[in-house]
Amino acid sequence: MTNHEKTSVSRRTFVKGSALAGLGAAAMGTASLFGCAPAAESTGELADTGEAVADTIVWTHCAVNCGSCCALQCHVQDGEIKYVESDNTGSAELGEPQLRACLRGRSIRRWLQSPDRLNKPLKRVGKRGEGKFEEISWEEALDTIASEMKRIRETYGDEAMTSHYSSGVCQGQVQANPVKRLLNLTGGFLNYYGSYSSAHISAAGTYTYGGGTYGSSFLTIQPGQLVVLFGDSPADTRMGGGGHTHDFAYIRETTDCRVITIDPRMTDTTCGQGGEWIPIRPGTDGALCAALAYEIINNGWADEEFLHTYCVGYDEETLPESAKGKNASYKDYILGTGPDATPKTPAWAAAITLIPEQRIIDLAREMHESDPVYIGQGYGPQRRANGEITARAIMVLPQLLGQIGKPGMNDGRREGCASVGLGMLPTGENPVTTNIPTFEWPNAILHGEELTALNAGVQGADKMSSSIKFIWNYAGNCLTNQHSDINLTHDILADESLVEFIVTSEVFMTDSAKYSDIIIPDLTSQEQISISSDGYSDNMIAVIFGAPVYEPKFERRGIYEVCADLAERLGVGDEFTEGKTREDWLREIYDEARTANAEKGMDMPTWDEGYAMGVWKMKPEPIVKLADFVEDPVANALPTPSGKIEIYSETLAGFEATWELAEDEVVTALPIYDPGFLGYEACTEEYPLQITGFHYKAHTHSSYANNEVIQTAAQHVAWVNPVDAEARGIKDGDTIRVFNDCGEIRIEAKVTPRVIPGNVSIPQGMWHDADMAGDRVDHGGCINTLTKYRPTPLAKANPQHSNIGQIAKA
Ligand SMILES: Nc1nc2c(c(=O)[nH]1)N[C@H]1C(S)=C(S)[C@@H](COP(=O)(O)OP(=O)(O)OC[C@H]3O[C@@H](n4cnc5c(=O)[nH]c(N)nc54)[C@H](O)[C@@H]3O)O[C@H]1N2
Ligand SMILES: Nc1nc2c(c(=O)[nH]1)N[C@H]1C(S)=C(S)[C@@H](COP(=O)(O)OP(=O)(O)OC[C@H]3O[C@@H](n4cnc5c(=O)[nH]c(N)nc54)[C@H](O)[C@@H]3O)O[C@H]1N2
Ligand code: SF4
Ligand SMILES: [Mo]
Repeated sequence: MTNHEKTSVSRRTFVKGSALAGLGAAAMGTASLFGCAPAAESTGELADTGEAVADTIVWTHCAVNCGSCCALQCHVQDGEIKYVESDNTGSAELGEPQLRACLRGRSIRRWLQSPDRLNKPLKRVGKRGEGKFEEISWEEALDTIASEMKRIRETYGDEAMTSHYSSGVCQGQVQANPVKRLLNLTGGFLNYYGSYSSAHISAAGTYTYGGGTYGSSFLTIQPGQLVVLFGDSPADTRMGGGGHTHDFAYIRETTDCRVITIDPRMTDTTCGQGGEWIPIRPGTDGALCAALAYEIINNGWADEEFLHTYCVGYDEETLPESAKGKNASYKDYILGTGPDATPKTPAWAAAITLIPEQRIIDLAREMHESDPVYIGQGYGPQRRANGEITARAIMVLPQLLGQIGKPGMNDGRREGCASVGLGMLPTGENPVTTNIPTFEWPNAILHGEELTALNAGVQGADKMSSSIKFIWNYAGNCLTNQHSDINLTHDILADESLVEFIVTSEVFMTDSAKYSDIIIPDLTSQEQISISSDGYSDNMIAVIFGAPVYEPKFERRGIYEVCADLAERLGVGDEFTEGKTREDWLREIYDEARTANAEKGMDMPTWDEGYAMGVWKMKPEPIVKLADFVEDPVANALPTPSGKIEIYSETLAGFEATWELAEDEVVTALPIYDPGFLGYEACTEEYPLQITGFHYKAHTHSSYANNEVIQTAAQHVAWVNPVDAEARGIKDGDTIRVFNDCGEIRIEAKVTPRVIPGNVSIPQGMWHDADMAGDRVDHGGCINTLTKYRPTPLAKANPQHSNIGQIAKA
């Protein structure tokens, strides 16, 4: 009997039955019996009869883009999930981590089995965005999509076709790609690069280290050392057992390291877990870093040997020829001997960051005295108007201290993670080479032909040749809810003369789905055969072998099969499937990874063995990033133009000279402090507050945000400091208006000193809920009603955390 077929007993019966309990205890840690481990984490109601309840336990996984990919064991009866357990295999005491799900994954049955699920294909009958649809047959839906794909491609060309950014199916080895495969086989599509997640830090990593977003593992942290995290909260954003929450909690317990988080909010990583919170005014990390650098340099703590061996541009000596003789070094900038003639003293930074001068002086000393020191950042500081330059500014600190390449050190990027390296359904080659920054898509709808390499970061071509006319939106809510300035985007998408056809594959009627011409109801990952691998963890490499929890219901169909049908209609049926089913592809993808990993000495189970186990895990070696480079910087030169770490980037100096930038857009060779547009300096009497989003435990973006049961544990509220609340007569629990020149939302206020005065923090991902033909006031509290649509200077990415506005009691 495999774990996929096993009949289990309810917890109540289990605890009663001593023979079984003994078996459960003995079974801990053994692969073949782990389905019988005590169901201590199980959730949901159990039958109250004391009788054994026959359920089928089906292993599957959570698939939303929190990235943790936790294991779920669904207890299914009569085609319905009754309750959900998570990973209870292996022994935590023996240091065998478990892919345990958070509150979202554990309540998945309420999401999968929600009466609000989409069940049939829908055709728009009202105006675009009005939300009026009627049910149609699959035949009609597929015929319409195929003929519109054909018509629009023939009329406007291949570049007018696009597949929209989306992340609703994370690590869907097959699901994530059929649309792109179909588009490529029929002529190609306008592609995008970068993401809403990390486009800025990834640009920063490219120009500093030659690529990459991730640094060293938390698991390399040494006893008693200092850990400094800028806008990074594993307890909030890596919540699953397979994610960094576990790694970080484990390393904190075992090393007694000292953790400082620098954030406008006191996050769950500090609250309840100890350490220190240094509140910072949003968007000013660059100023803090400059003042820390000032202290480090002035006190003689800069590791000149490291800087001279491994870095470009710290001082005159290490500047490239093109920059010499202009006082253009980083040291000149910091000490005030550069063009701006301003020493970046702690007093200077205190006025900008709101961090007391003495705390900055002490922090520099603490960083110097801790050897090693781990300095890292999340994606919060970078998801801003000045995000690229801020991410680079943070990366300089470990470079100055020579704290790179050894255990316990980090290069200033996000904590590293291990991966089993599962492939994906091949998309094939895209005949269209034009590639735009993800966030540029509304500009590419409005005036595609005007977007160029120099004004919009177009890659693969000097300019776009047409505007977007067809959008495939698979498993994403980034047309409106997750994109910026919903009121503006509404006007763009509602205009049927711009984009002529939008098709969405969804599981719910989301705000984005409302802008579709056809909506098709998908099966979720849990409703199909699906494998998933480790998500953002250091402590394990894992694969979850997921089986369908129940037979497909209503008229929902999987995207692979849907795209295969469309391919047939478009005359590329055989090329699309290559005669393979979804399961065939999955087996192939898995076998390829297994073979590749076997060469590296990893012993992965066969597909069939995996399916008998449900989950397979292995402990990897923690990553010490750039260890090779530090060991031998010549033999292991970095993929930067100089082969070294570039504090000064000649490439960026070139962009500064050639790119078309507005007056308040800064692209510079050095990681200076730039307040960016919509920083605190942009605040006015009318809009005196900063408004910053964050990724919240009640949902993953907008996924699960409609699962009301989670909100009883983690409410949808805006964090307001008591100083700001009192000045406006706002009390905890009051409904408030939050507004600016983009729009207005209504949300409950949580009055708390856990957020810095002058800033309101609002969880991103709540469902937009406004009368778009009326007052447009968003009663759902979606922060993207308030975010401006304006791409950042370098990565042309989303500045979604940079906002100003005002609040008032509703
Ligand atoms: N629970 C949950 N987990 C998630 C997600 C989710 O939606 N919910 N989403 C997943 C995805 S796709 C991603 S990309 C990641 C996102 O992970 P992150 O981008 O790291 O998450 P954020 O919450 O945007 O930002 C992290 C922290 O930065 C802080 N911050 C904001 N602005 C600044 C600033 O200017 N300076 C400093 N120092 N801090 C600042 C925020 O208050 C927040 O506490 O999370 C993933 N995990
Ligand atoms: N203001 C602000 N906006 C942000 C952010 C921020 O920090 N602040 N963060 C940004 C980031 S980092 C990201 S990654 C994006 C994420 O934005 P999205 O990628 O849009 O993520 P979700 O909101 O989770 O939307 C995923 C959608 O997929 C659907 N879905 C789930 N499972 C399935 C399935 O099996 N099949 C199909 N067809 N659909 C499915 C869900 O119902 C949901 O509507 O948001 C970005 N938006
Ligand atoms: S939302 Fe993330 S942490 Fe929670 S169960 Fe799903 S994958 Fe795991
Ligand atoms: Mo993301």
